[in-house]
Amino acid sequence: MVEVYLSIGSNIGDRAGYLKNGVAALSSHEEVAVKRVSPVYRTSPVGLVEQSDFFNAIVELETSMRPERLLDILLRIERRYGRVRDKAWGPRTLDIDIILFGGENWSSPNLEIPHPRALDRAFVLRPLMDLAPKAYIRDSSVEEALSRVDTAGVGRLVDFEKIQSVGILGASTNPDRYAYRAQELLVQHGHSVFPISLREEVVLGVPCGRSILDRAERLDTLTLYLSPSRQSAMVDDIIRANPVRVIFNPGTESNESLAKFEGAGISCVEACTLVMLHTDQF
Ligand code: PH2
Ligand code: MG
Ligand code: MG
Repeated sequence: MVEVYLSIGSNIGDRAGYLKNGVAALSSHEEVAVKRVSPVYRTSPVGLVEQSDFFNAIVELETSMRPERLLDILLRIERRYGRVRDKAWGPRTLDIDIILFGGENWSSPNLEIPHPRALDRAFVLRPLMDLAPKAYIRDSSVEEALSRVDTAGVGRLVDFEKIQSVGILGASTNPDRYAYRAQELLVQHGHSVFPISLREEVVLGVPCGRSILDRAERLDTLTLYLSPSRQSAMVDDIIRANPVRVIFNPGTESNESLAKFEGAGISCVEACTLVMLHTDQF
């Protein structure tokens, strides 16, 4: 078994969701054992600067595969999540790069290990520092290399295990709406968001679902921004999707919905999502 460090990054759409799905896909591969994942950092784009901020993290795993086969698996996972390779260093839904592969040096036309630019990149070194500060990348430890780069554009968002998948029922592109502000704040806290709306196509860069059932993975939280009369048509779908909890934001409380959700074993809270996030109660 070889210990491997991968850098994962996303700067399109539901960035935390792409990182979560990428790690889940790695974990489910039988020749890969994911050991730890660093916290998620929000990082300014390096290279092409006219693009959105990235979410970046480092994954530590063990594998019996050789580097080129692992690279194949990574490219397959990237493709599954919609990665289209066009512009070099351009925006991407999910990018997975091999940084270290045991102590090995590898050089072939499509793969170089250690990653040739790892020593200059704060978005690699900062999360790697959380997992392996003493590891060596060529002739420098991660610690030493990190002390030489500019970390101004790199901010810690959330522990990987604490990322929640949050559905926003009644999502809106209108910045005056609470649903919009909740989505914005959820993303600022590093969560994975799934906007649900019958009228909007894309909110804050994330494509909307029409129903909670359009999301394949189970949601940790569904936060409601629909009045009781408009939410009643959605109740059966919500019960079928079975989110871990539902938050009734002010103005959306409904005894009827609440009784049905609790009867189905979904935990319910009546609270303001924005206040919960601001006071670390989320
Ligand atoms: N990846 C790139 C180019 N630029 N910038 C940040 N902040 N994070 C990345 O993952 C990243 C980048 C090429 O893959
Ligand atoms: Mg890359
Ligand atoms: Mg890549």
